[in-house]
Parts: sequence; C-alpha cells; structure tokens
Amino acid sequence: MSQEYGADQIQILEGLEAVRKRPGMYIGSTSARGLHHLVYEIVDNAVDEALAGYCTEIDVSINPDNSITVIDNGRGIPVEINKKKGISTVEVVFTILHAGGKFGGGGYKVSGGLHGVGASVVNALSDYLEVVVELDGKKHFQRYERGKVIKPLQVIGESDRTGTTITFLPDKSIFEETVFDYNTLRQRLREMAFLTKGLKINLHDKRENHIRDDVFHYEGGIKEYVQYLNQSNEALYPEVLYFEGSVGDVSVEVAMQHNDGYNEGCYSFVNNITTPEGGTHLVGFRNALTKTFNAYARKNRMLKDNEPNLEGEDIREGLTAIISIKIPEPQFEGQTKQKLGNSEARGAVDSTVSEQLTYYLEQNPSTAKIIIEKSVLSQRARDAARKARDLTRRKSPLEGHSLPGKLADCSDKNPENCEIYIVEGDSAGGSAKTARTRATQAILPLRGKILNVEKARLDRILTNAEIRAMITCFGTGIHEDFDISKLRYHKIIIMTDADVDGAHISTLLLTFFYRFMPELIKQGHVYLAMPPLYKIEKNKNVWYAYNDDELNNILAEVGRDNNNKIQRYKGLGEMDAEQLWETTMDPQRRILRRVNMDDDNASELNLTFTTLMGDDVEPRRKFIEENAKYAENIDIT
Ligand code: TSJ
Repeated sequence: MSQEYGADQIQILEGLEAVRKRPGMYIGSTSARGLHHLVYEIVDNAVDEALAGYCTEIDVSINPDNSITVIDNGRGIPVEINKKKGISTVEVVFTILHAGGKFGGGGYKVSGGLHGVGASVVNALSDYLEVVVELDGKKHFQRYERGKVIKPLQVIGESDRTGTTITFLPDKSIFEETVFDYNTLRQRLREMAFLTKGLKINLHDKRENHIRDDVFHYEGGIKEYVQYLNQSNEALYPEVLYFEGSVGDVSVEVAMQHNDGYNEGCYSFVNNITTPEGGTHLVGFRNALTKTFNAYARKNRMLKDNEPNLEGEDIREGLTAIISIKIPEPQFEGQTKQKLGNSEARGAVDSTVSEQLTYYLEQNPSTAKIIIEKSVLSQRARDAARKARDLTRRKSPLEGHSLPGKLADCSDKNPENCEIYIVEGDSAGGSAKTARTRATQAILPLRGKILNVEKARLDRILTNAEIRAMITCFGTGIHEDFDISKLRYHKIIIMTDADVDGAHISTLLLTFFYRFMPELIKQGHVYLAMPPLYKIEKNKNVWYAYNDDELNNILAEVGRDNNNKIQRYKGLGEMDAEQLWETTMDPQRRILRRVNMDDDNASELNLTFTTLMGDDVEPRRKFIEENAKYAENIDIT
C-alpha cells in the first residue's frame, strides 16, 4: 500500500492497537458478553439516529459465517472529508477512539445523541468490517481489516434510499466465544424496541439449521413493555399508568401497573441502558410513589389519623414499572458504574410522577382504591412476616443448636470446604446420609414439594418448615438481612430425581433462592447435581450414562448383546448409598451444573420465574415452547 502515515494516522493506529491489547477496558470482557456487546455498540448508533427522528427501522442479521450485519434507514453517516482530520467522517467514526472507554475510567459515554461512540472499538476487534452508506443517490463503500483501512471510502454505485449498513466479523484471536446466541440478541433488541416507541427492529438468524426471525415494533413503547412483563400475572386493573415529561435537560418516561403477585418488578434505564443498581432516578420514582399514595389515602380517609403511613414496599408489592430517562451527561457511580448519580434526575422523576400520579388518582378513584387496599393488605402481612422472620434469624454460634433436626451437618467448620445437598424425599435423604463424606458434606432432606414462593405472601413463606430449615442451614439470612460472609457452605447442591417432578422441585428451589437470596446464585454457590439416567452392566463391569447419547456411546463400545443389562433409573431412591456416592456425590466422579445469572436481563429473568411458577397454563406452555429449555436465562453450564 502506497499510503504514507502522518502523525494523525500513527495516533489512530496506536489508539486501535490499545483496544486490541486491552479489549476488556473497552467492552468489559472477551467472553460471550463482550462478543454480544459489539452488536449493541453498532445498533446503539442506529438507535441514536432513530431518537434524532431520522430512522424508523433497523435490521440485524446473524450471517451464515457468524458475522453480523446491521442496516438502518437513517440519513447515512456523513461521507464528506472532515476538515480537521483530513479523512471522511465515516473513517473518523471507525478509526478514532472516542474519549474514555466505557469500562475503563474517564467519562462514561452513552447512547442518546453521541454518534459513532464505540464503532471504532468494534472495528478494532473485528477480523473485517465493511460499511455501506447510501445518501444523495450514491452508494459508498469502505472495508477495514482488524481496524485498519484497506482503501479510502469510494462510490460503488447508485442508490434511491438512504441509510447505513455495517457488516463485521469478530476477531477469533481476541474473543473466547465467537458464536452469537440468538436469544441473547433477541432479548436486548426487544428491550431496545420497547424503550424506543415506534422503532421497528428486525432480527434474522441466517445460519444453517438456525433459521429464525423476529420483529419488534411497539407503538406503545414502555407501556407495552409493562404489559409484556405482566403477561404471566393477572393485572389488578386494566390500564397501564403512563407519565411523561421533561425537567431541564432530563426527559422522563414512566409506565406502571400492579399485578396480583407479591413481587416488585421496577426496572430503570438511562439513555436506553439498564441500571440494575438503580440510582437517583429510581429514588425519585419511589419517593413520588410513597408520598403521593399516602397523601391520597389520608385525604380520602382510607388511612385513619391513628394509622401509620404505608411504606414504599407496601405500595410496590406486585408493581411492575419501567422508569426510563434520557439525560445528556449521565454520571455513573458504584463499583460496577451502574448506579445513576445525577441529582437532577431525582427531582425530574419525582416531580413528573408526583404531579401526574396525583391527577391520575383523582380522576380514577376506583383504581386508586384497588391499589391502596392491596397496599394495606401488604402492610398487615409485613407485620406478620416481621414476627416470622425474627424466628429465622440465625442465632449466634454461642446460642448453638438452632439448626434443624433433620440436617445431617458436616464436621468441617470452614465454609469453603463444605457443601450441602438439598435432597428430595426422606429415602434418598437416607441414602445420601450414608453415602456422604461426613467431614465436608451436609445433607438436608426435604419432604415433598416445597412451597411456591411466587404464590404466597412473606408471612406464609417464612412459617413454612422446609423454607425455614434452608434459611437456618445456610446462615446468611434473606433479603436486606442477607450476608454472604455468613454462608456456611460454599456449595449448595440441589439433588432431585431426573424426572419431571424432580425438575419441578429444582425450579421451586431456584425460585426461592432467586427471590430471597439472589446473591447465592450470582456468586456461583448454587449447583444442580446430575444423577445418571442409566446403569449398564456387563460381565461384572458397570457403566453409568447421564444422557441418551452417552448410553448409545457406551453400548457401541461394549456391544449390544444379551449379556448386558441396562437399568433406567427413575429416581434417586432406586440407588443404594454406594451407587449414589459413585455417580452423584463423589467430587472426583460426579457432574455438577453451576447455576448462573447476571444483571443484564433482570426483567426477563423475573418474567421467566413468574411464567414458570404462575397459574396460567397458556403463557407457560408458550414460554416453554419458545425457549425449548427453561434454563435460558438461568444459563446452566
Ligand atoms: F457508527 C456506526 F458505524 F456504528 C453506525 C452508525 C452503525 C449503524 C448501523 C448506523 C449508524 C448511523 C449513523 N446511522 N445513522 C447515522 N447518522 C449519522 O451519523 C448522522 C447523519 C447525519 C447527520 C447530520 O447532522 O446531517 C448527523 C449524523 C450523526
């Protein structure tokens, strides 16, 4: 190539080389998460064009070679030469590193009017990246390889539309995971569509044997998002409340509706990015809600003078809400930089919601009454729960023997060495007690089906014997009392039969952990034991198969003849202690699946549990059909 490098170009190359050297600083990680992040970086730019009012449709494809193509129908990235830099604006977007990586200190740049952010990072981390810009009747093209320009931007034809098309192939030498997961992209793109009302986002999987399409297009925006999240519960009233306004530079959108469940599902976003740790915008929302409902209840004599105020959590019981704000310079705080810090956001959300909710309640007294009555019931249950909860608070070690009688505890006192098996049924519990290594393995047998925590209020949950037993055994406490440093076993292993009932019990237990001690799952302490499905015996040799494929492999090896005996295990109870040890409990031989979750998809995960555990059969059937295996969000590895 005859092109000479000036000082500017050298700076550019150094910038992109820095990205390739430390990709984690720019995209968080080089795992599956970082890989998918590349797509969001590109799509964010097209969403900005939609927010600016020039783009109505975005098309995202996973191509047969696992590259990604993103197409929008916006104005097209400007092609003229940037006077200061001497290169086209397109090239500026793809080769100049924009100040402060998202994940490495410096300013935190976000979607919402800042075009080109992140595109150069994606370029640097791609094997190749091609851009097509259509504007002014012409089609412009440029190709990059590992961030480097191959040729200047050139006209390759005519066009009667406008828009930008990007195709990129992530660099396999950088990413540990290079295969895109359709469901991961689907969830994030659906969320983007909900957050940007009217914008149509199409998703295509064009890989062999994966062919799939989805269209996300919501004229109602976050109002439809709330309906979507409430689909597995009964709504308490038909309409979704919606408030919108702007105060100074902050624009605010809130949608909310109560359902007949007991969980709070409030999700907040800043410039279309989820803020799992909340921040000032969420505080503003909660303040407004508590203040406005109490004021209304007092004024209308639904709370008497001698009665205490409703607490925020009473009003939020069963509430599904989306709080979405747009702010020009968001400041993020906290360890993971996910908590909004701007104080003006609190006031903006508080005043918007207070004013419009006050008006709404006055206009809709029957809805107001439904919400306040539900809150009062919650308040009473909370008092009862407080009493029940005191019973579950673990006594100090000196007070000793508060552990449940049916627990066979281990003798080692270092939690890092210890594991607890939660076992379905007394008989399997008995075998497990015989089989275990007493020093490090504790056994807690549970009787029958455990309580579905999605369907009960806190007071009932906390008086349930099986649940109480688990809470005391773990030692951590629950909810705001939760303290991971008190965890008594670093592995919590769910061991159930490998059948439908066993899967149901596992799901009930996971739901309980998710609602009451999510950190246990987030920090990787929860596992599923995998008992074998088959035992194969031939000439006094024994093999175990954990799935049908393994069975066939074993049979292929030992030969399919009359000398081999195949036993299909229907439950843990069919194994004696020795077999249980060999196949499922011996740390050297067993298979454990660790249960994972992260904050990226909190609202979807919530929906997974409400759908799986809810009363309505139809949404559950549909959900399972769509997701094939329920573990999509739980991501069992
Ligand atoms: F940045 C990028 F390459 F990642 C990217 C940008 C990727 C995709 C899929 C789309 C886009 C993009 C950028 N779509 N539309 C735009 N628009 C502009 O860059 C643009 C066009 C015109 C004007 C103007 O002021 O006339 C301003 C901007 C920011």
